[in-house]
Amino acid sequence: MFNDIDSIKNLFREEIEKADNLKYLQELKIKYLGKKGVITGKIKSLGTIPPNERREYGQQVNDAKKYIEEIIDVHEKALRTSELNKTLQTQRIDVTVPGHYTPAGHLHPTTQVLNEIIRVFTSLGFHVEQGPEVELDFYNFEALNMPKDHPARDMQDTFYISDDVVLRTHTSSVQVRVMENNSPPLRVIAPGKVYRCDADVTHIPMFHQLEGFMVDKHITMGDLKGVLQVFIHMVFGPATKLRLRPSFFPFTEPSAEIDISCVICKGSGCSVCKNTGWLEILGAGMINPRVFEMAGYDPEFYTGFAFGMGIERVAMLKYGIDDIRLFYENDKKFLEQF
Ligand code: FA5
Repeated sequence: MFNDIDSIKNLFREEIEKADNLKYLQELKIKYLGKKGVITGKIKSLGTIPPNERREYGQQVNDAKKYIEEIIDVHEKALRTSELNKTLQTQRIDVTVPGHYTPAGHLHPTTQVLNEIIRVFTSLGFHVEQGPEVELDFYNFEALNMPKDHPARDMQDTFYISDDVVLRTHTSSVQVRVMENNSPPLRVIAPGKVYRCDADVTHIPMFHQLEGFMVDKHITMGDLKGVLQVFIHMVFGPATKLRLRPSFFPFTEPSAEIDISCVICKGSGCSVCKNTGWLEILGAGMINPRVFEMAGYDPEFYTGFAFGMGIERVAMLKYGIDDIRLFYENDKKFLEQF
């Protein structure tokens, strides 16, 4: 029997009795079993023990180590359980408290209306094309039968980047781009942002348009009216009437403004339709043969229609909004309604 090992065990027993928290237990563990611990020290000193006693002494040290490890382990488990129980009692979770509500956002009303319109036209076999917002003067104006200095350019207040580059003023700029790279038959819609130096209750400098055009042999004004009729019934309801009014666009001949019966008064006359019973919704017409020539199509062979609408304007009509600027003021009270 080696007295020093016995005294270590006795001292450990006294000390472990006082272990009433994990921190103290950890300190004990280090004191006895750590790198510089009492037991580790004994293991290291084995070389100094006379060879005839070394084996037995080693055995005793190992037994003491195992003994201490086991007791510390038992205490550790017990202390962990009691600390967990204490926490559970002092920090009860009230599962009946309502959770925190994180409001989910939703698509902007312009995007919602644009998506709805895109769905209508794609269901009619139109496919989506896109063009650049910073556009060559050629595609925005010249290819659409509006040469430089043509007075028709004044219809659209333009942001010029340089003499030959503009912020596109309308999505009609996509027409010739698509025609240059594709042969008829074409059934295309081109949605996107457009820019004009314009600002009041019905005009903003950045807004969205959707262009549509169809090109093939024997396309007529009747096809234009039929397609727009379906669109208007799907977006505004089947009772909504449509009428074509003669108008002018350099890139369509003949041209028309399309009106729908007032969505507020159903045509009887109110302040929204200025007592006319009608609301203007888009511009349209048969594609001017000059545009086909610019695109390299033979106008003797092909005909087509085109139309273009302002998306915010459609949303205003659909929801009865009287100030277009509301769309982009980021007022949550306004946006949450959609
Ligand atoms: C055009 O832009 C033609 N490119 C439409 C077209 C296409 C005609 C194909 C024929 C064939 P207009 O300038 O009228 O047309 O604009 C079309 C629509 O854009 C308007 O009816 C209106 O709804 C909307 N719009 C025009 N300017 C603004 C603006 N500043 N802010 C918001 N919406 C606008």
